[in-house]
Amino acid sequence: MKVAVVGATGLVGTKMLQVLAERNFPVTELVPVASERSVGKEVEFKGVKYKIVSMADGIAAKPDVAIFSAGGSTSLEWAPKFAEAGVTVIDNSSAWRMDPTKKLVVPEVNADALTAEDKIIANPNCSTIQMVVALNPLHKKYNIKRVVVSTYQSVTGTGKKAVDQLFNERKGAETEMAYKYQIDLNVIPQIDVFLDNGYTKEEMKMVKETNKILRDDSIRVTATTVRIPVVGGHSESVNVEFSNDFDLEEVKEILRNAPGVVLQDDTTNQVYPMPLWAHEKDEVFVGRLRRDESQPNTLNMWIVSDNLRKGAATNAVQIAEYLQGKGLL
Ligand code: A2P
Ligand code: 11C
Repeated sequence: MKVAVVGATGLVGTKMLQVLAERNFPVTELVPVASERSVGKEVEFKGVKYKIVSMADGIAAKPDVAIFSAGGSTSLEWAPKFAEAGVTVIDNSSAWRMDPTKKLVVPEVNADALTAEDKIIANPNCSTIQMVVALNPLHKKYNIKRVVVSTYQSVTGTGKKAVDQLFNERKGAETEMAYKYQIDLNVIPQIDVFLDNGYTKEEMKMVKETNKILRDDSIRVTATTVRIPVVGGHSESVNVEFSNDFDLEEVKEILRNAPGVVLQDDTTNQVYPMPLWAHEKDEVFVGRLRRDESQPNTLNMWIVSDNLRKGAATNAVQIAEYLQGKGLL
């Protein structure tokens, strides 16, 4: 497979190269693409150095698949050009996610929807991905009515500038500001811009993307998304109301056997998911499972995953693996 990584110099693009190598995706030729600023610079993949090329040269190289993480406007402009040239695009931006003609895919949940006709495939938002991986097997069994989620999100979700801001503040050094406010020793209840309904864009992504991926608009979702001074991954407190009652031991068994999920739920030994442990792992970690005693058929859970991996690069590479495995590339 000839594989283009578009945005190969970014935080997610760099992680994509790492994940492609680690998972031994059958890359016969790598085509790293970034902005004109980076053309000619080099990236390393499996010990070999590759020169970064421009978007136009990326198309001219005729890759089989292009994994994009170069921002929404770049995707809007360039993904259709790659697709027209016969390249299958897996796009990590929000540009195509809610387009009804495009699939929004988390392989453990809805890869079965993919066909050879899908030339632009959307990778969901990180905070949505980790939540639906854990919710899908429970939805199948008990039917979810409503989800109330609060997030605790890593600064890596914003990009390199935000990671630098956190560590500069920690050192007491001068810093460029990725956020309006200090993030070290703080919690910022705003991720992305505010919309007319008072929610942030990140919160509404969690609502709409969840309905689309689970293929069920009847599930009601409400979200509060929060940035915290952490780097290893995003955490989520999720309250789920089902139509049907559940048995807590059965819930644990379902999650133990769910694809992509690792159950970490041993309160006796104080074992529960944490970004410190999820960092650099590909799975979604679930714990703190307990019945919501304030209303029937309702479960509380705590979900943690590395947002640059399952939340972005790993999910995109898994989509490529699925397509390749089914002969759809
Ligand atoms: P570059 O490094 O040349 O600016 P991040 O989200 O971590 O900032 O990364 C964004 C990625 O998208 C980088 O690889 C960046 O390349 C790339 N990128 C940004 N704008 C464009 C563009 N107009 N065309 C191609 N790649 C772009
Ligand atoms: C964050 N979830 O943590 C965002 C980053 O739509 O892919 C990813 C934004 C997106 O800031």
